[in-house]
This record gives sequence, structure tokens and C-alpha cells, in this order.
Amino acid sequence: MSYLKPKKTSKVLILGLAESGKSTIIKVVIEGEIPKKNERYEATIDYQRKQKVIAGTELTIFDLGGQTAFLDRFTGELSEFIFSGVKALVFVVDSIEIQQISRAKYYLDLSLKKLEQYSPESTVFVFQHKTDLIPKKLKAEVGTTIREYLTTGVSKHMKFYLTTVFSDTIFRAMGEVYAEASGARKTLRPLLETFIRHNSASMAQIFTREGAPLTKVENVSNFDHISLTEVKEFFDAVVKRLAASENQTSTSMLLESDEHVFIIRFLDNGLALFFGFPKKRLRERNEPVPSLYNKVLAFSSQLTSITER
Ligand SMILES: Nc1nc2c(ncn2[C@@H]2O[C@H](COP(=O)(O)OP(=O)(O)OP(=O)(O)O)[C@@H](O)[C@H]2O)c(=O)[nH]1
Ligand SMILES: [Mg+2]
Repeated sequence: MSYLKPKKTSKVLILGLAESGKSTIIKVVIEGEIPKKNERYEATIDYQRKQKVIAGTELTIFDLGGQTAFLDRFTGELSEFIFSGVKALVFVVDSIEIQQISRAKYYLDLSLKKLEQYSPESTVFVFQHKTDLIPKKLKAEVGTTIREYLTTGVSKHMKFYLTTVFSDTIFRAMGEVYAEASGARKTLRPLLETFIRHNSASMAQIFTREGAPLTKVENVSNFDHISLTEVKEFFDAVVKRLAASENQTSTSMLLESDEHVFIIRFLDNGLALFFGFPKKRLRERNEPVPSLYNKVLAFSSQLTSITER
């Protein structure tokens, strides 16, 4: 029952120097905006809070303004308020502003210290962002250099991601943050695994509506012929089509290729399911498509009720 307020809550911080791309990431991944090249930069004043419900957990995402005066306040007089009860910290660093890297490191170290003090159980993610601006040949090297620099003297484990809003990398990385902060992977993955085993699906993924994957593709299923980028393209196309239709709250779509039957199901709790079934296997099992479709619908109701508990 979606009118019930979710009980579980979780706090996520997004922090980093001014203009590193924090608010843009939120616009693209949380609000579903299409990223534009040469978008004008508008500084975040103080901080902004965004709510996002993932699998029954309400995430409060703090987009913290990155100008020096703000960063000094967040890590200084406001540090207890900002850093208490944090489940995940996302530190965003601009990959090409190399002359700023030591300032970024200064605030990263300070934030880690405050986290250690107020939220020692939290998980730290570092997004090495705007990788679209690094020449292709240099990407790996620049990535490693920044990573090594930022890890120097840090004992806490940090998860690093190379990201840009112009590819699915940002959706993957935020998917990891969502999964960690909401606990969704633990609840959703076993269900998904059982379902694909019983129904011979060869592809399966749970996404947020904007396209951030909550379950790990590699371990859940075998994506031999289709990459996450392709799934994402397909997914976006479906979202566009659905946006044009009347009923956007809980809907689904079935598509067939020569080899596969694809089903996408949008749930009214903000998640979307994606499945691919090889036709060959369906024929072997004597499984007609309408029956398969009904099973997906039944599975999605099960998933909805579980994530709203
Ligand atoms: N090339 C490129 N530009 C990006 C990317 N992400 C964000 N930008 C641009 O970077 C600039 C800064 O974006 P914001 O997201 O407003 O920066 P911010 O980190 O929120 O800045 P503060 O609010 O001052 O802390 C904007 O012009 C964005 O369009 C990216 O992945 N690649
Ligand atoms: Mg901002």
C-alpha cells in the first residue's frame, strides 16, 4: 500500500568541491533529466535535501554546496549535524581539475575524520567524475593517479568509480550507492535469482525508474549478448514510450526479437523490472508467452509487497 509512509530511513551525503558535478548527478540520476553539454553552472547555496524511496527505504540525499565557505561550515561548526547517522558518503571529484586535487583531498580527509567520529559504520564512495573530458587513451592512467593520490594515508576502505553523466557509468555508480544505503540488494537479489532460475530467464535486472541498476548484472544473470548500456538504451526507449501513454503508475511492456522475449514492468514503488527470456528455452519448456507474462506480473506484485513492508 503505497500511501503508507516507509518506515526505514537512510542518510546519504554528496560532497566535493564546487563545480565537481554533484547537483548535476542528482538531476540526472534522481530526477531523470537528460544531461546537456555546456550546461550553465549554478552553485548550490548551503545544501539541498532530496528524498528518494528505494525498495521501501526512504533515502535522504544531502547535496552539499561545494564552495569553500560551505565546506568549512559542514566540516566545522555543523559537522555533528551533517555527519551523524550517515549510511553512505559520495565524494565527487572532477577528473580534469588536477590543480584542485589537493584541496579536494583536504576536504575528503576532513570528511573521513568526521565520519569516523559520527558514523563509523558508513560506506564511502568516490566518484572520479567528468571522465568524458579525459582523452580516451589517458583515461586509465588519470584514473589510477587520482585514485592513488586520494587513498594516500587513508585507512578506511573507499569504493572508486569513474563516472560521467553522459554514459551509464553514473547510473551504475549511483545504483551501488542506492543498493548500499537501502539494503535493497540483500532483499531483492535472492528473489530475483529464484525467479530467473524457475523461469529460465537469461537476463534480469531491477532498476530505479531513471535507470540505476539495483542488482548486480554480473552475478545475477548471464548478459552474454547484451550490455548494460544496451539495456539502458532499450529501457530509455520504453520509458519515453510510456511517458506518452496515459497510465504511467504501474505498467508493463512486452517486446520480441528473433531470439528473445523481453518484458519490462514498472512498479508503482518507483522500481522497474527487466527480463529477457530466450525463445528456444520457452519452446523447450512449452511455456506460452501470455503465461510467462502473468508470472512476471505476479512476481512484481510479490516484490512490491515485500519492498513496502
Ligand atoms: N563534461 C561534463 N560536465 C559535467 C558533468 N557533470 C556535471 N558537469 C558540469 O559541471 C558543472 C558543475 O555542475 P554542478 O553539478 O552544478 O556542480 P556542483 O558540484 O553541484 O557545484 P556546487 O553546487 O557549487 O558545489 C556544470 O556546468 C555541469 O554541466 C560530466 O559528467 N561531464
Ligand atoms: Mg551543486
